[in-house]
Amino acid sequence: MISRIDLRGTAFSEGSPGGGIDRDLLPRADFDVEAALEKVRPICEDVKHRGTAALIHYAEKFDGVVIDQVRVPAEALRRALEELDPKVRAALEESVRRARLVHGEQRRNDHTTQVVPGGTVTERWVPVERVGLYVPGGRSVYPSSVIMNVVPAQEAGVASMAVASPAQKAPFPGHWGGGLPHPTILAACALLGVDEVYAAGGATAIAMFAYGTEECRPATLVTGPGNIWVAAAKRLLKGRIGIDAEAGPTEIAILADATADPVHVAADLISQAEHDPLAAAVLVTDSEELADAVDKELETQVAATKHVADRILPALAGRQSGIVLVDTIEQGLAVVNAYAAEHLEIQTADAHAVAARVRNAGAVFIGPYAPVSLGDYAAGSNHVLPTGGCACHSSGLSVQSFLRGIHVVDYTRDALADVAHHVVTLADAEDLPAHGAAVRARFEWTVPGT
Ligand code: HSO
Ligand code: ZN
Repeated sequence: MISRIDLRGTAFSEGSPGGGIDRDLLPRADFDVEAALEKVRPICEDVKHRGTAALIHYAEKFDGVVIDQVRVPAEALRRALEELDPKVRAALEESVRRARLVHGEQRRNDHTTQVVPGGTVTERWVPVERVGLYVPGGRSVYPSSVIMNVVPAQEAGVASMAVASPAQKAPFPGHWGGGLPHPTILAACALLGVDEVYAAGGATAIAMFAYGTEECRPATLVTGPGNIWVAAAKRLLKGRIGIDAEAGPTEIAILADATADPVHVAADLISQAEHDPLAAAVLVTDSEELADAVDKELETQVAATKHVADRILPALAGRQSGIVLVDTIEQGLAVVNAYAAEHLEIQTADAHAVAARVRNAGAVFIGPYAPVSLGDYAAGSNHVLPTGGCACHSSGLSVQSFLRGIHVVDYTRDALADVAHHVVTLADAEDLPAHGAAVRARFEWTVPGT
């Protein structure tokens, strides 16, 4: 059910980008955001011009739900929390508690550097003014993603935030809540004290945050995972609004040797394949015995789980998944560094030492007791992570994602006088004499030291 890619005997070189492994040899999903752009463009334009009316129109067209309002009433948020299963509430609360512990310590302190006597530069960290947090609600409904977006934004000190998630048909037969985001999403918002929530999905939600509507003030930044339409809308509207990343389908890579337990490895591969038919599950191993045992385990475990035909089987059988055989764990490290997985598990002897040499991954999970599912819900880490190889240059969501560092320059007359001739020289070298003149004007046109 999962293909094999045999890289044994393939040359690789430690130190070159991607460890000398050709990324094209590695499995990866086709996630063509570019192709989605043209479909998304008129939808975003429509939201820009018609606001709420357009959002109502697309809720019916795309989500099959007739709604008459986009903003979720306070009463619905209160009721969703009141009716939340106490066990789910306790689990969400523990998840929030751990996420706060970790994200609360991420906040950077302002720092002042004394460059010269009388001359300082301070880096001041300032939260963005208003964020729009997108929480998917199509194939699956993830209240955990509310936590992963809201907690770092709150810990960063963002003053104004709004959540958007698609309108649902009545989620449970005979239950209230039709036309609103899923009640567990609403309950998670209420639990976190977020009172501004909108029933808007996919590209339309991103456009709502970018342009604003009669009901929703435009945001300065939008974050959160989503499908290809969300990614395309983010690419289209980036610049008008800040974005975190264009999240693609979930990925798990596991670097494992003969000491790994095939039961754990198979379970973890399946756990992420469960998200989406395009989800990627990749095992990199130097042990053919482990590969065979995982193959067998996959057969057994897949048969015993849910979401098999619609997600897990297509995900495991897709070109984005596979078992990659390597000669050594050393070569395996080069492979996983080239792959740059969203989630990377290290299940080898001396897993800490191997993990310390990982350069590219959204998050690393060390040893037999740190499955990705732990990170998805309750490790304290964030689960909004870079996909599609973007872990080479980007990080997952954190407090930092919601802050900007402002350089504050503070120089006295003497401190400026001291360096003025260098500024004038560089301005002349760049043929920008007005730059130099701005300094000279402060010294009656005679630059000290020239
Ligand atoms: N693994 C997903 C996040 C998630 N898992 C939400 C369960 N719920 C992407 O990191
Ligand atoms: Zn997950």
